[in-house]
Amino acid sequence: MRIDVISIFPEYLAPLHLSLVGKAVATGVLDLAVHDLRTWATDRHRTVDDTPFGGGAGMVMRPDVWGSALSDVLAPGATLVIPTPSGERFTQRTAESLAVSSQLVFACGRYEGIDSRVVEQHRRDGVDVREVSIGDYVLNGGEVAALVMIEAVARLVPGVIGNPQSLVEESHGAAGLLEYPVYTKPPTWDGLDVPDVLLSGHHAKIVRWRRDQSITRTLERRPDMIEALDPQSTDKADRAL
Ligand code: 6GU
Repeated sequence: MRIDVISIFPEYLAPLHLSLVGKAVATGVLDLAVHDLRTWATDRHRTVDDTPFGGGAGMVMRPDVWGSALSDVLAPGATLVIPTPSGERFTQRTAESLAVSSQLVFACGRYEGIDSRVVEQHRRDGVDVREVSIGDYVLNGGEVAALVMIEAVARLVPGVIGNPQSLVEESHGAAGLLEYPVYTKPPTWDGLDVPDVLLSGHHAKIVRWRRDQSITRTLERRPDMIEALDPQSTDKADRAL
């Protein structure tokens, strides 16, 4: 997969060179480039923004500068991702749908956002454009949101994660439940014991205990996820909880 990020603060994307994503780039599983939007500004001040038509606070990013940048960076078949607090909510399902694209281009806006004609033009020209928000709060720009989305997507790309089994049993995975609590050695630490069942070697009991923990945890923390469960995916022991 090819990932391009365009920003006026390319240094903000430095974490992409670390950890799992950094390793995937180093080994060639991911092809990543971060671009400075000002490269495409044409005046001697490298201006990328201007005042909003209709008045109001703040500045809006110019469509001509973004247009030049995107026409240089977008390849055929690309998905254009625009991080914005007014976008659709980014979820694990969004990550899964983005993970199958051949190229993701993240257009990181600052100030009051990007002139709306940039989205309009690309949709008109048949580009898959996704305006996406990572949650109900406001960030100063799209860079941190792009980092979040790239990490969530990259770990779904084959070859990025060492053991793909770790993708199966996790929160927001196929079960539609939060992950159960996990423990490792030592079996007793500071007066706190690992639950006996996990030391029992009784595999079926462990599976049942973990599922019960997932369900009680989800009931407590995310009742909305219980509401959204497919009744077909629950068993008799689940419904007793
Ligand atoms: Cl994607 N961008 C900005 N600027 N703020 C946000 C966001 C995105 N998602 C939540 N808040």
